[in-house]
Order: sequence, then structure tokens, then C-alpha cells
Amino acid sequence: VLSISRKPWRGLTFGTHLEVPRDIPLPLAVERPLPAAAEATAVTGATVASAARSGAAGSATVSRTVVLSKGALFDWDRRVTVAAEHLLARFPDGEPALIRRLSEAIPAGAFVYLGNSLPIREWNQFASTDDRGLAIGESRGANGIDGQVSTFLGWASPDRENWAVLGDLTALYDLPALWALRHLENVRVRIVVVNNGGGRIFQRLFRDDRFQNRHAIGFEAWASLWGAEYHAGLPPGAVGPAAIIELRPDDDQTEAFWAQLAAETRG
Ligand SMILES: Cc1ncc(C[n+]2csc(CCOP(=O)(O)OP(=O)(O)O)c2C)c(N)n1
Ligand SMILES: [Mg+2]
Repeated sequence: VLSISRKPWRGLTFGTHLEVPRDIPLPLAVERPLPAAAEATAVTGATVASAARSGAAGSATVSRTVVLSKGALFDWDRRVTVAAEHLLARFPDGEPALIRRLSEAIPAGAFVYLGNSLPIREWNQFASTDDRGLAIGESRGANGIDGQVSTFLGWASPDRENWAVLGDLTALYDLPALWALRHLENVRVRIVVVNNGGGRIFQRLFRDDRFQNRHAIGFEAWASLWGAEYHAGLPPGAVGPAAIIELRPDDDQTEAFWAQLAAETRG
């Protein structure tokens, strides 16, 4: 992820943020097709003033600041990709590996709705890149976590399986949404709740734990309230028309993954 702004910005959980001072033109050259890293030259002399590396306790933000050079961007990107690949195998129960496995388990041709905000970021970074004809949808807007279940159900259609990947707080923000299930005919919906016990994106952005709204709520009762099937973990076999699938990543492994990725790609 490359973000560019005129002002300091600390919201990046992964990638590179470029802060371009007002007196330096925006580096629009990077919008053209990019050459191979070997041919890369600096597109601007703008040195970047702000780093998005967070000092949050026990965690690390894998983002950094660079002098804008295509070669530097690609080299770092490659290093992160290679490091992430071996860490996915080393921490198989952490959230990134769980997202990878989920992306491999969703049947070819399905519609996949990605919720704000970690699910879409983590899918972007860790989902399998095999082309299995998945149709991806999302409602990014201003990153709102409200109405995500409703948006998904409104988008779901009978001609394919419909999957949503949502955070736990995102699901809690839209508890009445499953009312709409009774109005869906011949529509197969699978709502995956990645339950990491709070708004964990904030663990990587802020020092104060209160931002996370930690909780110990499970989602089985949500499924039974609305007559949906419930699965703890990815179901191995056939699933009925409406299912809630709750995935619980291992906290320690998730933290270790991010800390290790930051350590291995620093510099
Ligand atoms: C309507 C709305 N309220 C609050 C926020 C601020 N916010 C952004 S992410 C987030 C936490 C999301 O938690 P969860 O769905 O569990 O995802 P996680 O970060 O754990 O993956 C919150 C409260 C928002 N984006 N939209
Ligand atoms: Mg969460």
C-alpha cells in the first residue's frame, strides 16, 4: 500500500506513507505503468517527512517512510511478501494465516464481501492470489463499520455462494441485520466473524487499550436468534442456506506474526 498526503497521517497499518510538503509537486509519475525495479529511478527528490511506524506496546505497524524511488518501493514490497510467506507457516493460528486459509476455502466463483477495516486490509495482504473467479465487494466509504451486514445481505444473490468477512465489533454494530434473512429466497449466505475480541486495528494504532473495546462475546446466540446455522471454525462439509462462521485467531500468534514481520523488514 502506498499512500500520499500533504499532511502527516498515522493511519497506515501496512505499507508506505509519503508526506509530500506543499512546495513539492505530488509525485504523479507513479501513476504511470511502473518499470521493473532494475530500471527504476527516483521520480522526485521529495524526502518524506512522516513515518507511520507506531510505538504501540507489544505490537508493531509494518509501515515506513521512504524517499520516493520506485526501486526502493518494490524492493521493500518484495521483502515483506517473502517474509510474510514464511511467517504465515510459522504462525498458522494467527489472524493473517487464518485469512489466508479462509481465502483458499471459499468456493470458486463465490461473492466475497470484505468488511471494514482489518478484514479488507488483511485480505488485501494475505489472501491467496490464485485466480478462482471470486467476485469481491466492499463498502469502504469513510471506513464505517456500521451497516456492513445489511449491505452484504442486500448485495447477496441466488446465483452463487455469498460470503462476508467481518470483524466482531462490525457484526455487533449491525445485530438486527439478519432480520432480512427471511426475505432472501434461494440465497446462500455465509457470514464469517473474525472474533479477535474487540477492535484490534487500534492495538496497532494507539497505545491506550480503551480504544479497542475488548469483550468476550461469542456469536452462537446471534445465529440462533435469527435461525441461522452456527459453526465455530470453517465447516468441513455442506452448509445450509444461512450460516454464521466464527473464527477465533490466536492472539499471541497474531502479535508474534506482526512483531516478527516488522523486525524482518525494518530498514
Ligand atoms: C460507524 C463507525 N464507528 C466507529 C468506527 C471506528 N472504528 C474503525 S475500526 C473499528 C473497530 C472494528 O472492530 P472489528 O470489527 O472487531 O475489527 P478488527 O479491527 O478487530 O479487525 C472502529 C470502532 C467506524 N469506522 N465506523
Ligand atoms: Mg475485532
